[in-house]
Amino acid sequence: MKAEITASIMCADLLNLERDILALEKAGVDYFHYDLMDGHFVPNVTLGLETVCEIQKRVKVRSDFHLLVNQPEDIIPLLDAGVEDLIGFHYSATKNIDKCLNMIHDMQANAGIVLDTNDHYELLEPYLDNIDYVTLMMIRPGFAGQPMVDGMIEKIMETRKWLNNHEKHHVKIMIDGNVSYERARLMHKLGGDILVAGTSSLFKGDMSFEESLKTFEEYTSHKELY
Ligand code: S6P
Ligand code: MG
Repeated sequence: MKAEITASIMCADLLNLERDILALEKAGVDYFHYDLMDGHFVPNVTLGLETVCEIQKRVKVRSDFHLLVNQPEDIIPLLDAGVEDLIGFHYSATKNIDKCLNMIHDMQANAGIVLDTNDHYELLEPYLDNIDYVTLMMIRPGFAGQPMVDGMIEKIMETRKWLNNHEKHHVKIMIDGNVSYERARLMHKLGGDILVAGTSSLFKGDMSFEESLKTFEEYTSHKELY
């Protein structure tokens, strides 16, 4: 099965946002990835809730919320998300992980835990029955266009194996950061199901959104190893 592609909206042309979101919808991207930051959990602020609401009114693309905020339990109830949408928050952002997962499931949405580059996947163990996906950060969160942290490709493979050993084949892995076409091939092969496309691919400006998604399809249409 090919990888699903989620477009990192913070990497779009923010002065031509309407043009870009309509073109991405037409091109058939799987999700819009909304990085919501609070300026504290990470030293940056990109998209705000109001902007996301306007985008959601304008297009029918499924929403993939990446919460880069402290106490995500405060913002989860403000999100417009349902059965096809994704909401993920950082492991280290709250002491109330189960509460957050339950809040997301009460909205009928899919719940994910985001692991920073230095968070070990075994931290997920107590929550394995309550998560739909895990996001593996390949970069330090907060900014696009950064180099990949060492050891992250191996982490994808190890996380997939570990999930499968725990009978959690259905728990998807999202990969965030540094997803180029060439790396997407390996990331998907090693167990990445959903790839966040940012400045390394979709928004690089070297091809149209249609061509970019077609390239992803060509590079990720093969059998997984695990
Ligand atoms: C970063 C954010 C990401 C980036 C995306 C950038 O905090 O969570 O979603 O927008 O990963 O992609 P790239 O290709 O510039 O690394
Ligand atoms: Mg993100």
